[in-house]
Amino acid sequence: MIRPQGDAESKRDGGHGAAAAGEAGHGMSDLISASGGRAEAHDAQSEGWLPDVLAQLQDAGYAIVTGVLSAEFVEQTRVAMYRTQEQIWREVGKERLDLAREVGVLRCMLKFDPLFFRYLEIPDVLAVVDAMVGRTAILHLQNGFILPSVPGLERGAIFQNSFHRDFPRYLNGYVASVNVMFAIDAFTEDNGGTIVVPATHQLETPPPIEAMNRQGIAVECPSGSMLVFDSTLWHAAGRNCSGRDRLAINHQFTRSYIKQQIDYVRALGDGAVEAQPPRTQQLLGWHTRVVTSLGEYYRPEAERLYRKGQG
Ligand SMILES: O=C(O)CCC(=O)C(=O)O
Repeated sequence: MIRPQGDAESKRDGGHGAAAAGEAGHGMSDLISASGGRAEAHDAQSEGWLPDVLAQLQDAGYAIVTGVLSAEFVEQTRVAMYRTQEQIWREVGKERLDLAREVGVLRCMLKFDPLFFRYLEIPDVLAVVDAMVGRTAILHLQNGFILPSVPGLERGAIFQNSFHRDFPRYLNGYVASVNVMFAIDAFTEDNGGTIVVPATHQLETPPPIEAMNRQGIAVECPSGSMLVFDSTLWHAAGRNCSGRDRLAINHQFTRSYIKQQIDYVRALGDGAVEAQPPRTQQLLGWHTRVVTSLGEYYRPEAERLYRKGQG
């Protein structure tokens, strides 16, 4: 089970709405001065973690929240991820996955195991999403990572371990996208904990690669934690030298009018989406479907595919 949660509604916003979070207007010189520190972790069990996390997202571009998943749910996730990996290998073929130059990436896990829907119901996740990208936000992606131990893998050898932004656009500080990455294994420097470059979010021009190499920090946190980051933050997968796989699940949530990486409604089918709670349906894109005919366009308001008020 996911650990019992507090009331997400009461925790939401905390005085740092999306607009406030979007005002991180710093330049590249600040990267050099602001990036020295490692963000302190917040305990999801403690009252008032959300405002602190939002403030840290604004300043450093990332924050760590510990104690979100129970040990039991983490173990169920681990089993489901390995099972899903085998199903993806069967469906896509290892050769095509190799050609994509990805290592251990599991896309569209929701199609293979219903356990992954539970991640979209976690109040701590929803509280961050509400505050950063609003209640009409949608899931851009949910990707699992079974990062193998390959000590010799150089930075930049694959997309994941090259410095990149998951939302590679600068919109004058407007926050359009937020990431929530779960550490299924504890993240350590040794096992390839995600490298973040503090204070490199919301930059108009990419920071110099030498600065990122120098100032990138390996996130370290216990299993069951979430690493939350502004999706414009520069980051990369670390190098896993631990001798064991490092498991994680990344989520990216965007404003509702931005296209998803995978059209989850079409990928999963109407029945699977309709079986989910209303908020999950919203996140999967059920209320931002694009019509394909005049018949669909002129449906009564209550049956519209693209619902009013989505932004
Ligand atoms: O596996 C990681 O730690 C990072 C993955 C990553 O960079 C991404 O999904 O954008």
